[in-house]
Amino acid sequence: MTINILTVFPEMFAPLQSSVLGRAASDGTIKINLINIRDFSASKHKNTDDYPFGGGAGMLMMPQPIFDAFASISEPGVSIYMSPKGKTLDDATARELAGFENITILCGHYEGVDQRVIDNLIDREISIGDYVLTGGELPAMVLIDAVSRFVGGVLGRAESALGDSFGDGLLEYPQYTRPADFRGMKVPSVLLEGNHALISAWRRRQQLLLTKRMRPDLLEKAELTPGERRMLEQDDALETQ
Ligand code: 4G3
Repeated sequence: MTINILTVFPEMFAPLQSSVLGRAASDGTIKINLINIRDFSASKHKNTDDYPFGGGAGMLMMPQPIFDAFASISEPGVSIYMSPKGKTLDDATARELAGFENITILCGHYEGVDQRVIDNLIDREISIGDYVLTGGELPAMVLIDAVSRFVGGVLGRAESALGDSFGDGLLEYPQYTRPADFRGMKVPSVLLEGNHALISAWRRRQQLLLTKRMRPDLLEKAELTPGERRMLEQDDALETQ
C-alpha cells in the first residue's frame, strides 16, 4: 500500500520510522510518500495560509499550494481529509481503508482549509474523535497506524490483528504474564490450570462484563448469544474477575 501525505510539517511523521510501522516501511509493505505543501506555493514568501473572506479569527490554508501538491501525486487513490467534522474513525473504517492500494491524506493546519479543496479533491473526511488539535498530522498518524495493522504483512504472527479487541465488537479480556504472584497480586487461578475450555469461557465472560461496565454502547452491535444477553441482565453478574 502507498500512503501519500500532504502536509506543511513532514518532519512530524518521524515516528512512522519506528517499531512495527518502521519495519513495514523498510521492507516495502507500506510506502510512505511525504509531500511538503510549502514546496508548491507560488507566492514569493512560500505562504500556504491566508485570512478568511468574511472575517473571523485565524488563518486558512490556501487552495493553490494544495491543488498543485495533489496534482503531483501519480496515483492518489482514495483521498482523505483529517477533520473534526469528519466521520469518527472506527475498526470497520480502518479495515475498509486497508483494502485500497493507494491512499492520500491531507493534513490541515490553522483553522482548516479552503472549502473548495474539500469539495473538489477529497473523497472522505475522517475524525479521530471529538476534539480539535493544532493540525491534522497527529490524526493522520493515528489513521495510518490503525489502517496498517490490517494490511497483509505488517503484523507478524505474534501481533496478529485477527483476534484482538473490536474484531468481535467487544473489549479485550484482562491478560497476565509471569510471575503468577507478583508482590501478593495473584493471577486468576483458571489461567494457570491449563483447562482451555474453561480459559476460553472465562475470557469471554470477562469481555462481556468489561464491555457492559466500560462501554455499554458497544453491546448493541456486538454478536451475543441469547444466554450471554441473559447473563448480562442479571445485576449480580456485573462484578468482573
Ligand atoms: C480545525 C483533525 C482544525 C479545522 C484535525 C482542521 C482534530 C482532528 C484542523 C480543520 C485537527 C480530528 C486541524 N484536529 N479530531 N486539526 O480528527 O479542518
